[in-house]
Amino acid sequence: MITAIKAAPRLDSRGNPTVQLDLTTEHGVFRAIVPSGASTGANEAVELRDGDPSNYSGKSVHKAIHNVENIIGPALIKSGLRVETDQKKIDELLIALDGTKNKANLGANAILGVSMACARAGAAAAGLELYEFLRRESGAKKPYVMPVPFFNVLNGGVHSGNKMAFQENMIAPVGASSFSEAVRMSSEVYQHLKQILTKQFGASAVGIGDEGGFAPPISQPHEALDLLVEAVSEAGYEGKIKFAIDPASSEFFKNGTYDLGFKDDAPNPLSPEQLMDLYHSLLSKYPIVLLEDPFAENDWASWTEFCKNCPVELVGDDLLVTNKIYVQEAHEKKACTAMLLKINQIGTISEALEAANLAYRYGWSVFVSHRSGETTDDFIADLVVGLRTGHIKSGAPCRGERVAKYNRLIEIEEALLARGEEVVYAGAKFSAASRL
Ligand code: 2PG
Ligand code: MG
Repeated sequence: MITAIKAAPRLDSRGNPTVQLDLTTEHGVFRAIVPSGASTGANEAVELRDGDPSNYSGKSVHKAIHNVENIIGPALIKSGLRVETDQKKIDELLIALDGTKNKANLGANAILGVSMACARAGAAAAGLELYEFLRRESGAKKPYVMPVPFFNVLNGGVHSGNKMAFQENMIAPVGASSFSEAVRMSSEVYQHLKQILTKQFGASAVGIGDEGGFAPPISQPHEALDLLVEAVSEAGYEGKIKFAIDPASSEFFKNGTYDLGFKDDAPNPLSPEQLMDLYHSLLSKYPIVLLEDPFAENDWASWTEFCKNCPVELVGDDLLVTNKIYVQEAHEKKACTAMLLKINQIGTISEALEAANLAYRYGWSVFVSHRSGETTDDFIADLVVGLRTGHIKSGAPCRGERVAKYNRLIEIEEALLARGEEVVYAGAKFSAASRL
């Protein structure tokens, strides 16, 4: 039984306030901390901020905290819903209490913390690990699949101060034989990349962006990918480590064109067709296995056109905002082949699982993601195993809030193996992980 719910402001990895939730049951106190994005989709559930310029420059979250303590908490305690069996009903209650389509009333940052903490409490009440509880909730089958970690080692876009338009350049160790080996290989590449950057641009070039990747003074996509090729080769992992890009292109889509110079003094607008050509040339030159948000959230026609002939997993982030309505729309429009899953885009765990299961029904993949403003909460590590998505991105192998997820996944892999469970590392089959 839930006996108390307390919320308090804490800091996220960018130093902005966020909501921390403590939920008490007879089994203990269960905590959740809510993440926050920078390149947010227009249709994401609403993150409630107070807007008072004298308090965290408008970013304080007292309204959300007030809503947890005075509206959600009392209603949830009174409902008598049980955390071990009623996650879906709890989430439905939260949605009903809010009463809007996008959680604008109570705030997704208020609601999500409660939903996450209920799942943690539910797992404890049922005597399960969180990933096991989430597996039960999602209906995923065994064997356990450990994900390929996609490490964002070169940061650009709105996550860094360099001139690179593309937001994320990731390395994906598909050739590893286990999750922990994948982490070791990628971390070695990261260290090689650091040396290469120091040699090429000087020591000041190894400052890092929001997600722990380096942010050297480069601007062009091929410069980033060439650096990755070099680092992977120096680490001795050619062929075993592939690449992925998230340009986060909604951020630089203006008046029908994509301005690759949006962080530079010189504009460099590309038509959607020119941008498609650029992607095709990058895909043919580099070992890229996944492309996320190559087009803007409202440029559906380009998505559909590109998807006809896209040889790699095509992931919708801003396009889908973890919302089954847009997943369905994208399916109808044949716009992409995978859904990015960010729990705070939709605001409850049940809705995130539902959107993921709909994506699976369409034969798509699901890619679990952190936010650029993160916390040390490692919920999504359990989620990726419980939902069997086969791949996760949580930034570089650097910064506490990023490695918290990778470390938790190493722990899960160790525990599953120690228990004698069948554990499969998704490897090159990450896109088909739910069907392995
Ligand atoms: C993205 C994310 C996470 P943000 O675009 O995929 O990497 O960034 O949290 O800023 O939306
Ligand atoms: Mg994205």
